[in-house]
Amino acid sequence: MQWWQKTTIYQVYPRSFADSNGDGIGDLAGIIGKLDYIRDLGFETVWVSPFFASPQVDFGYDITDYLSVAPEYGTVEDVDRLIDEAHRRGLKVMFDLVLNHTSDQHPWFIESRASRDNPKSDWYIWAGGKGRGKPNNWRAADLVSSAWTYSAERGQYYLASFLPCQPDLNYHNPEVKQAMFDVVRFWLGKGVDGFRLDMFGSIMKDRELRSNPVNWRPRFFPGLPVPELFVQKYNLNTEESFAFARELRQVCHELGEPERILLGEVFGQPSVLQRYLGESDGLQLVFLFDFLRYRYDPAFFRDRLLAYEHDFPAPLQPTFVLSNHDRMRAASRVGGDLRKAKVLATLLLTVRGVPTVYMGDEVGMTNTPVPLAQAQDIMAKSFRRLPEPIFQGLQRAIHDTINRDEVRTPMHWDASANAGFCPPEVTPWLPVNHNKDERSVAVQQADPHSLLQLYRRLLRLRREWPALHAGDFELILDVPRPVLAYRRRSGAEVAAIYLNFGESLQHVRATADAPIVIATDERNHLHGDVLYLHPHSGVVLMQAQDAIA
Ligand code: TEU
Ligand code: CA
Repeated sequence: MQWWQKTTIYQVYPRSFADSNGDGIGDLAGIIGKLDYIRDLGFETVWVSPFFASPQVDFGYDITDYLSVAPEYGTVEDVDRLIDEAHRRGLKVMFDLVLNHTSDQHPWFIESRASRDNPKSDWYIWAGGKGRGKPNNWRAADLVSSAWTYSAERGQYYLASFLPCQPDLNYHNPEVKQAMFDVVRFWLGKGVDGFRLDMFGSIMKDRELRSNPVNWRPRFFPGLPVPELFVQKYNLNTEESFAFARELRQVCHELGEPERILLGEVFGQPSVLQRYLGESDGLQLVFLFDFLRYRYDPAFFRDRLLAYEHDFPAPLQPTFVLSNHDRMRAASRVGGDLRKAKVLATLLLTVRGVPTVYMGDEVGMTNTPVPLAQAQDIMAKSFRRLPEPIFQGLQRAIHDTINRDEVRTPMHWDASANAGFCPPEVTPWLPVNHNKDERSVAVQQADPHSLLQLYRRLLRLRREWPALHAGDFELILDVPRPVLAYRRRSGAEVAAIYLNFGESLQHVRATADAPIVIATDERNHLHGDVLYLHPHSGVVLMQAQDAIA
């Protein structure tokens, strides 16, 4: 089994994790200072969101130099130290690679935009011209505005699949592919263990820039308040993008073992996203964001888990995510209810596949209200003309987050003034949530029944039990409707997980000699072969193999 098939991934958003020099902005030295925490909590891989040179219009997802570090985060030497210090602790490190686009302030784009015949003129996707209208009907990140922006300097439109400040690179140009593969080689050469690939599903577009067909069954795209008006046939999840995944995997193999991994941020149906894995010669992992848009209902999870077993059969691994730096906090999706957060944590860390956890979810951090008028997030700014109540209504309607500042506020280390993120006398770049007292690392370290301690116990169990990190998956169906239950087997070892999503006590028939090794509610108990499951709680049982009928 490869290391990445059984790893657990902790996402760090560097701007909000730990500020080591008191400027109110998180930094690389701050992350290094918290590696012991991440290792002791039990995670095995750290994914760090971008820290490269950037004007910070999209807080690092708009890059002006892939080989240098934004000064507010530190230096390339700090990156070397981060990798070395992580490896010394047995941690793997993944960087966040934004291949699809650069900042519009990148020297490459400034040159490309200057004329139609300079050496970089074909490094981006230019088309059409003044008076001839947009080249096609492709939409940008908000699915409403056009993906094309007119440049008077060049007299043409350029493509920006996300936002105008992030022009898409043209990977049909071999020079672009070479330049970006050299960026990959540079960081691999420094020892990084892999990359999370930003907006990877947009990487290769139709050469002829054909318009997309109308979507006669509009559906909502994750995290956005409008339905997809067009089927993204020519600019999302194309055959050439699946092929690009295989080329990129080859680049990662140039350095041999240990394997360096690629985790794609991709959107679409799991059966389509599975195409990025190829014949195990493509990406190793792809996010499955439909899991993140869950209904707190066992039927939803039964359906998704069966779909993933079908589309990602072993040795393929589904990748699980409940929140990240773009989307509503996991605890906020369940109204801040820590009981429910414990049920979801138990699910996330005992299913078959690779779990990713966004920093702060382990202490139940929730969305922090940030007034739209003060939003720094460029996505939120595009909604600024809306009155606050309308905007909040929009976020509630989609049950997700549009103003991403709300999920990027400083990590809660302790109950001090700025939650231990930065010195008390400093103003952090975003406000600290008022619930930092009870939802912080220091407070929950001291409470054996806290969400944090549950994460620690689950991560340890997962690491120690082959059934949990290498076992198969099988639903247990003869349970009451509010209960989700499944088995994980590896060799003679069997783990059984029972999760009660309901408001009432459930009695479940389990195998008698299966001790409870983890309970999210200490009142849960076995009486004979009947398992008593309290509302919004779960258990992990170790079942002896021969006890299974
Ligand atoms: O986000 C891409 C993506 O998920 C968006 O299309 C998403 O739907 C939007 O953020 C609303 O939630 C990646 C990064 O995760 C994000 O932080 C960047 O802003 C974006 O790409 C552009 O690089
Ligand atoms: Ca700092």
